[in-house]
Formats: sequence, C-alpha cells, structure tokens
Amino acid sequence: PLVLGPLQARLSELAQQSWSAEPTFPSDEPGEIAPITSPQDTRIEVGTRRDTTPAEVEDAITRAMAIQPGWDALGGEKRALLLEEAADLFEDHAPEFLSLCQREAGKTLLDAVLELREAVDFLRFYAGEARRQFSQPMPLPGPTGEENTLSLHGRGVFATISPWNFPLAIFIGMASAALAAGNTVVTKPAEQTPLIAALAVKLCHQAGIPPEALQLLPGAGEVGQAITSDPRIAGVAFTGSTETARLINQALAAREGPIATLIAETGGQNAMIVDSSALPEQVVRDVVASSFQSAGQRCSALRVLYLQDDIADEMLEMIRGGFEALTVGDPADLATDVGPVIDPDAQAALERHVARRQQNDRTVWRLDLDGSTANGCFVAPTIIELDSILDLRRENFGPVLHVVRYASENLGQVIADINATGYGLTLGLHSRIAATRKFVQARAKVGNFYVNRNQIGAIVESQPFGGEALSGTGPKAGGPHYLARFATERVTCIDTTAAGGNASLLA
Ligand code: UN1
Repeated sequence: PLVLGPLQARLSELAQQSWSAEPTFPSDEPGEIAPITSPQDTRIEVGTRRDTTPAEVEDAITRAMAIQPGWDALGGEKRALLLEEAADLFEDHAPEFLSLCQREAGKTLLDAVLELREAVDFLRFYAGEARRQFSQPMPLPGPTGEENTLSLHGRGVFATISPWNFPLAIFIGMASAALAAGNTVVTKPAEQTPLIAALAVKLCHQAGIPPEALQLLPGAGEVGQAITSDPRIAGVAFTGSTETARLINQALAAREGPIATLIAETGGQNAMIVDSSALPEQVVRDVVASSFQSAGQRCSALRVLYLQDDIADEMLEMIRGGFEALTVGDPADLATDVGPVIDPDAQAALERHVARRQQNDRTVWRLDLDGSTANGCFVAPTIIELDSILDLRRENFGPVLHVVRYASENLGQVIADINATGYGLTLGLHSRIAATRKFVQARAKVGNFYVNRNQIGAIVESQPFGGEALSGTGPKAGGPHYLARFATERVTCIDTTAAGGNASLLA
C-alpha cells in the first residue's frame, strides 16, 4: 500500500483513540449511551454518543435565548474574528478530523481532505459575510432631514440539523452561518456522526465562541423533534431527506411562537446528458467521479446518465473501463476509491433497489466485492439501464448509476422528464455545441448546472450550492444571499431636523 509518512503514522495512532459526544451542558440525569461503529467494519467501536434528554433540550434553548442578544450585539466584525480563529484551529487539528472522517463516516482520505477544506472555507466565507453585511447599518435613500438605515440581526435561537454525508462541512457550514448572522445555535448532528461534530464544537469553544451560543445536542430523531417543537426556536437549518424536511416544516407550523424560518437542503434525482459531440475521455472521468466518489453519497451525485443513442454503446464500453478500475474497500487504504455506505440500513435499502431493478431492467455491470469488505456496509458499485428517469421513485443514495438512452430529437422530452421528477438539484451536460447548452440551460429547473465537467464538489463562494422544489428552499450554501435568510432586517428612521429633536439625540 501507499504510505504518507508522518501523516499516516499519526492517523494510525489516532485510530486507537476512542471518542465521545455528549450534550454541551450535560445534566445529572444523563440520557442513553449508544455506541458509534465504523461503516467499514461494524465490529469496530469508534466512540459513544450520549443522547440529549428532553429536559436538556429545554435547558439548552433557555441558555441560548439568554445569551443571544449579547451575541447579536457583538456585531459582525467580532463574530467574524471568532469564526476565523475556529477555522485556524480546524486546520491545526487536521489529523483528528481526517481520522474521524475515515472511521466514523467511512470516507476515503481524498474525501476527508476535501471535507475539511470545505468546512474551513465555510467558516472563513461566512466570517467575511458577517463582516460585510452585519457590521455597519446600510444607508437607505430618503428625503432631506431624514436618516434611514437598514441593519441585519440574528432572529434568535436557530436549530441546525445536519446529515451524516458531510458530517463536518455541512454541520459547521449551517452552524457557522447561523452564528455569523447573530443567532445562537442548538445543533443536532446526524445520529451516525456525532463524534466529528463534537470535536468541531469543542474547537469553536476553544476559539472563544461562548458554549451557550453553540450547544451540541447529540441524539436520534426524537432529539430533533424535541428541538423543532419548542416554540422558542426562531428558525431551523436542515440538510437531509425531503421527507424529513416536510416533517420539520409541519412541526414548526404546529407550534405557538414565532413563525419560524426553514432553510432546507434536501434530495435530488440528478441527471447528466451526454451528446455525440462530447469528448469521451472527459465523460468517463466525470461520470465515474460524479457517480462513485464518496460511494455516491452526495446529494449532488449523478444518478441518471442520459446517453445519445448513436454513441451509447461505445460510451458505455469506455465508462466500463473507468468503472472496472475502481477499487472498493477500506477507506484507510490510500488506493481505495469507493468506501462503504454509512450503515446497514442504507446498505439494505440499496441492495433492495438493485434487486428490484434487476427483475425489471438490465443490470449492465456490477463490481465484485472481495472478502475484506465482509464486515462492513459495502455496496458493490452498479450500473443499471432504465427506460426513463421517471421509473425511479426515490433517490438512491449510494454507488448505483442508472443509464437511459435518448435520441437527439427528443432532448426536449429528456429535460421535461428530468423536471418532472420534481427535484431540482444538479444537472450535468457534456456537449460542445453552444446551442445545446443554451437550450438545456433555458429549460432545466435545477440549482447547479455543470457543463463539460463533473457535477459534485461545489466550492464555497465560487459555486454556491442548493436546489429548488423537492430539492430545497434555498438560499444557496456558500453564496452571497445565504446569511440573509438567517437574519431579520430592521429599519431605523430618524428625523434629523431640529424640529425632530435630533439635537437632543446627539446630546
Ligand atoms: C450534499 O451532499 O448534501 O457539491 C451536498 C457537492 C458538495 C455538496 C453536496 N459541496 O458535492
């Protein structure tokens, strides 16, 4: 196997360490303790999660309420400095994060590095946005003798509920945005990945963010329900399934208290269209990365590849070359391209999907798994041919790619079908014909449209990320409008003429 010298030695050392996640302010009557096992070998216990009790949820929100006005009053500049200090500490603790990404979430080293990079980018970007939008009131036009300004403030206590597929980047992305905007935060990480979240929160506290302003509330769905049914929560930022987003929306609507904001980033049924003008080598590279990197566990990942019929056979043969070169196995091995899926439930759901489709459609290829994967949640990368994207009823979150052939005169129908899934997250196009790009761009209802490249790995600030309709509410994470949704706007209007009493205001 490849070696990375000192980093690898440090990672092996860290692999011996046991981690724990517990509520930031644990009470004397502790909740249940659950083991956190490793997706690549479920016999390995990485650490333990101590679940938050209903009483602890309530106390956490009380504490967060009490400190929120002071956190908001700090202003954008001071909050930015604290978030930037946290970003520096995250970089200093890279080996711990990489180790946890591998062991708790089953990520390859490449994915783990990208994840840490994205987490740090989010912290620095939202710090910059806090400085830009939350430091000074914005002057507004008005008649002479009047001073009008608009300022942004936190809404109150924000809850963030984050997914296991980006246990660090999306966890800290949502939390840091809420903090940057002047909210205090109670945060529930995915039940599968609380350990990495616990380290992130610990470093934020070390950076100087008050523990009352960012409180970790580990647990499963019940903890999320206790948080979202509390009438004091002013907003929720959620990334995960469309079904869960609906439940959260219902819980928020059913409560007394403020009309809460919901920022949801949910599922997708993402397609890529490849026409006969595409460069085949590029297509192979981008299809394999978009479908199988991160074991297909990105909401941006490619699920349905549309191949123009006259190049389909040749293209599939080339894709097969890239596909068969994939190494599936232990994410700690540097040669691994595809690690495990997150847990036995995810594995079973994907196996059911493949088995069902095998009856109805053609399984083009399925890789063989070797014995090293026997104790983990591994799913063999699979390619299946379908008649239409509309044959798929749900998002299949794993290393399974579907292929549909189309005739060039039916391109309009292809886009109509993609839109008819109701999702609108990512879409890829491989074509060197400008008119085709314009045609697709004008019709496709998607949040992120990628041309002649892969369709995963959106970069903070350069490619703000997020979808529409079943894929989420917007605004885009890592984009210029994201923080505004976490904020409330206040307008101040002052009569500056003597008659308006401005003299006494100055005194
Ligand atoms: C997700 O999987 O929930 O573009 C989001 C990407 C990532 C975001 C994925 N930056 O693949």
